[in-house]
Amino acid sequence: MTYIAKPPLHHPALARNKVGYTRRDYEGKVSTLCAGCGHDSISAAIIEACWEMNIEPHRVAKLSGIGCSSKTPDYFLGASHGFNTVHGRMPSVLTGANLANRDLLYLGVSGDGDSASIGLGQFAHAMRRNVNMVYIVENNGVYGLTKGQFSATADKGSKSKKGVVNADSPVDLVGLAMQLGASFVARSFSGDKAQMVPLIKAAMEHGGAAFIDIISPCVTFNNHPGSTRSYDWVREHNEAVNRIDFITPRDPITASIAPGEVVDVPQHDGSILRLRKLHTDYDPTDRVAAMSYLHERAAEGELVTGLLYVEAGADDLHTAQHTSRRPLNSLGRADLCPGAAALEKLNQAFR
Ligand SMILES: Cc1ncc(C[n+]2csc(CCOP(=O)(O)OP(=O)(O)O)c2C)c(N)n1
Ligand code: SF4
Ligand SMILES: [Mg+2]
Repeated sequence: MTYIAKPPLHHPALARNKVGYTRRDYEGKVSTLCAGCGHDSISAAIIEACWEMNIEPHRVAKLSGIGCSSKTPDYFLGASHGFNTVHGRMPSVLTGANLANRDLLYLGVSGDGDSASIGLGQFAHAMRRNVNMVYIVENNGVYGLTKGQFSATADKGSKSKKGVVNADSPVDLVGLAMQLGASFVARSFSGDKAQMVPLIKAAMEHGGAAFIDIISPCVTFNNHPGSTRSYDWVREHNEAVNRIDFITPRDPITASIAPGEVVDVPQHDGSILRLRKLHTDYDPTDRVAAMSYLHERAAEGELVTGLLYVEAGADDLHTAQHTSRRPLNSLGRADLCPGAAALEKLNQAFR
């Protein structure tokens, strides 16, 4: 229903956040996705997180590939920068934009087809370079837009709507992200807004590649018995390892949970991820232990959700490449052409 425009005027009594915006200012166009699609719930969680984090919409750049999931940036943050890349190419376009202007908050939205099939190489390199971004995969196990073919994340043995059994092993993006060096890895479920919103907030504040795999059922092509990405299946097999509270540097830090069940993970900007452990033996700061826990639970048929791994204070791509602190678009002629003497000095350094 793209022809239905949302009314531009807001009720004057709507609550405003600290930067003066209402929640409606973080919305986008009317969604054209199927009613009940998990992707719409993720858009709602992004809107909520940005509003609560007092993010100015013009400070956000949202990039996506192709797919129902990649269409969603049209349905949130209508006043932000946006770019729809070719299928599977969001990570490289985002990396380029980020290198040119490091001052924006980069939000990459992709699908399981977009990131685990055609874009798998791009996904891998964004993770291993620790590009400072929030990378959300809206994972439904199918190519929704092209009418329900198995994607590379579909579980072996799961059934399509027409009863075809998937013979291929799945790509686990969460396990891959951890192995490749992402410094923030989480998994969530589009039916669990209470878990999604703090995870998205924490990912936005994290410096480095923050990957969130969100299981997001496709109600039209992958929500039947035999699917392992349906609402019923995920509700039955979801095993949350922790619940996070996200505390910005501006908020007073209050402890309301019994010690022993809580882990505080300070981020480099002073914010704190307060983890309420549901599984007391789970340690999200130990990459190897987190990976083996994931494998163990997967073998038991559980889908582990929550903040699975975090490395606070990790170096991102800019740190590794010693890039300019100032965004390239703010550099003037004098910075970019420092003259013959500077060129000579540089050439000497290579001799
Ligand atoms: C280069 C290229 N190859 C193939 C396609 C066809 N195509 C469009 S969307 C899509 C898959 C989308 O799946 P996913 O990323 O999981 O998104 P979903 O629709 O499930 O949210 C494919 C194969 C394309 N648009 N471009
Ligand atoms: S086809 Fe599936 S993924 Fe696409 S909008 Fe419909 S429910 Fe969502
Ligand atoms: Mg998909």
